[in-house]
Amino acid sequence: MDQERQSFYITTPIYYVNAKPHLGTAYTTLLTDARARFERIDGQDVHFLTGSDEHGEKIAKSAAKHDMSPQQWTDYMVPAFHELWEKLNISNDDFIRTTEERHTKAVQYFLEKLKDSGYLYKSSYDGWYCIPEETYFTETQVRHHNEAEGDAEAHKCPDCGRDLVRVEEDSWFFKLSEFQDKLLKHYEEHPEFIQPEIRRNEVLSFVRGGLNDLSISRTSFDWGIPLSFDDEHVTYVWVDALINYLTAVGYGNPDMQENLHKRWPANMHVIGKDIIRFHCVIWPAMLMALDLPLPKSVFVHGFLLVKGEKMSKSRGNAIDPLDLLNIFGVDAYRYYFLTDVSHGQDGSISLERMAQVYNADLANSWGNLCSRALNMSAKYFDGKTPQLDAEEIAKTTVLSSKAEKMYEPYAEAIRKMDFGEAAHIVLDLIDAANLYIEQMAPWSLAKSEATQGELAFVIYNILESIRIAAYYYMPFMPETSKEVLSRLSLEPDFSKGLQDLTQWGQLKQGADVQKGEALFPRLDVEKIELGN
Ligand code: ME8
Repeated sequence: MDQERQSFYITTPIYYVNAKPHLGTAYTTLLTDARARFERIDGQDVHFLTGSDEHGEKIAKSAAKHDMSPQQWTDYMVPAFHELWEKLNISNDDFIRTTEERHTKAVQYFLEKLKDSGYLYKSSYDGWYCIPEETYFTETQVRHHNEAEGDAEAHKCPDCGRDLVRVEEDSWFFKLSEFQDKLLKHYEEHPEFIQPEIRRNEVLSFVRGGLNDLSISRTSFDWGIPLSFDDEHVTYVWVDALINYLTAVGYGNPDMQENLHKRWPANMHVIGKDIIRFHCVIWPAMLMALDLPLPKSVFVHGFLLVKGEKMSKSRGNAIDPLDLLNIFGVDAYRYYFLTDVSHGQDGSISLERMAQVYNADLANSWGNLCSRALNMSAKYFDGKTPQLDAEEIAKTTVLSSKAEKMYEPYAEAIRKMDFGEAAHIVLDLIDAANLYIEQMAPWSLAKSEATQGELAFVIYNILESIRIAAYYYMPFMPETSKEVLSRLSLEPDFSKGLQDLTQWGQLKQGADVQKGEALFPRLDVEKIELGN
């Protein structure tokens, strides 16, 4: 297995630190974590990156509002991200901050190369800018949007609806307009580059409409990375931010060339639908300009909605992830968001639904199966797992034949980032095991000496199904899976790959069984309240 380990480099967006992390940023990070965890247990050499986006006008303004320097402000905000990622059991290998020296160096190096390539020119920008989105808009884009909204005189952001500002300043431009054909060709030749399909179509039609050159430097404020060849200019925050994916694996650092070669191109950038143009148009064009390989894929998810509406403080529907973690615990939080939000689409979330999923899938199905099986094993086999001979283990049952068919569809669903589908496959085994208990009625078999062999067979099959489900649930609920395996005296062994780990017949025999506490005690939906 070890020789086949391949690099799997996966990233989240780097989040703006002008506000605390919220359900949305947590969702992207969770999706990325679950994929990283799957690849790790499947034997790949994973590098998982997240981080913080700390430059730009928006951060400078929110720092000023708090009477702090931008650096003080970002230093103050970043720990909230570390704290939430720790509580959500996020397994990132690195956390990049764009104010770090390694990043300044990489950005300056990248832009020098871009200038040498002939794709930069100096001019001046005169147009509209959305500070909250850190995005430029042309006169025509703004007019079309505001006419469509019924107020031709207005200057609202076509993306977020907030007021735009007029920007007139000297700027360096990137010749993005020259990349239209090359980009279209790439999308054509690599249909997997933008996932899912609906987002790919969105990008295709945007690029077919033509591309404008992009202003990549600002001169009207200074909170950014200075251009090494023109120090009146700081780098446009989006250009600075995108380069983080290269910085973190050693771009521009002579001591890290081997690592860069091993890790780049990234296997997947995971992002929300709001930043698709930056990742699927601007970023690949920047890389093409320097003849660098493009990331293999960008997975774009939809937005979380609360009761059908966008979450926001002003609507009063913002839910603090920490409150949910307090009520449900980390694994149930992870399970709900990974499985109940439709794949790639906007998804409505609610406390009621979260409690419903918790009770149905975790308390009644998975938790219940574990506690029944562990209790019976402890009770009927003197605190041990039953012992069977090889011939009996190899006998086909409804459970073993289900378990043997799980890996392919499960892995395929996860590679598509469809965690709902993957979890459904695991739940199917769990439901079958619960049904098997009812049908086999081990409590009746236990009553007679003559059926002891059959009892051992039945309990073995149930425990083996639990062992296998625990491995498959690991990307979703790592702590619970570890706990379940340890109650069966098993230590997760990641050197073999998931398919080998989940082959039928590897339960440790005659090993100690711990009954333990209920994994997911039932919640009384009526009594759940948010902390604020
Ligand atoms: O855009 N539902 O940072 P950001 C789901 N710094 N996901 C959501 C969401 C919601 N309601 N709201 C936000 C930036 N997100 C840049 C990125 S990358 C080189 C630079 C998630 O803090 C989603 O992943 O505004 C979205 O793309 C991201 O947060 C935006 O985070």
